[in-house]
Amino acid sequence: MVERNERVTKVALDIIDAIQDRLAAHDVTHQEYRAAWAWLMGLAQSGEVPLFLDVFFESIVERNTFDGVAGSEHAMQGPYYLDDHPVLSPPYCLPMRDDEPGDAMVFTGVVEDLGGNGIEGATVDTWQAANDGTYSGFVPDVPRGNLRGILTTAAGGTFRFSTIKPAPYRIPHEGPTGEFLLLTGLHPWRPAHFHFTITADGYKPLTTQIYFRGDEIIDGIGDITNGVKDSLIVDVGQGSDPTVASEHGIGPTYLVADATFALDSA
Ligand code: MBD
Ligand code: FE
Repeated sequence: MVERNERVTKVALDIIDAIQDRLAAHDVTHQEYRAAWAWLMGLAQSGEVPLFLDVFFESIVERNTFDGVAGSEHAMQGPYYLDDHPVLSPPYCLPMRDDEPGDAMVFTGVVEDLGGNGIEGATVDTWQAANDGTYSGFVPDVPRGNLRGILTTAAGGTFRFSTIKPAPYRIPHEGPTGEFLLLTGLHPWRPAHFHFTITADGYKPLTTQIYFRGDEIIDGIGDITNGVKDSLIVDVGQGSDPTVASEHGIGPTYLVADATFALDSA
């Protein structure tokens, strides 16, 4: 038997109340109600419920939960995390297709505690969209695990991996979420970003994203999910270290970006 839950009662009934209030205020007709009803059925059938929810609501609850906590700022997990990312060995290169489109990038980072001491042996789980804005595991013909990987920090909490620079992400327009954006005149764009979940023994996990300074979406129409935070925007530079290039099988020049992730103790 399910027992009454105070929190669900309070929040869920308030949300229902708000919806009923808006339906009345806008004089929503039965025909409109059925159209929305059918759209919602289609959303469920398309598998886009996680996408739609995260686009419109995850930013709020992420901020409710993590605003003001110690350490690096958190960001949304989004709908494209998979729980079986490839565990990589150094030198860390995110798995990619032979002809993976995009500009080679070497991302370096350090995972540290609140005192600035590097955390060796931290787990860095990263995932990103391909150059066309799609995530592996969610489109046909892209190997599962593509542009996803789990790595471990070295002495001093440092890590380095090679990949392609993430490109701006466009919400798929064939599905109900895209249809909703068209119907409402909202744009479908998120700025280019890496996703990270960083864990280490004795520390609170950090799920966040890294964005790039000069991003056309950040500087232009803005993130449809309202997920960007200034502290998570990093500079993109040029690298040409022959040792790095040969270790990662790229070069002679490549893009570079770097970020520090500070974890609060558990
Ligand atoms: C994404 O890639 C994403 O990161 C979020 C938060 C929402 C939709 C798509
Ligand atoms: Fe994303």
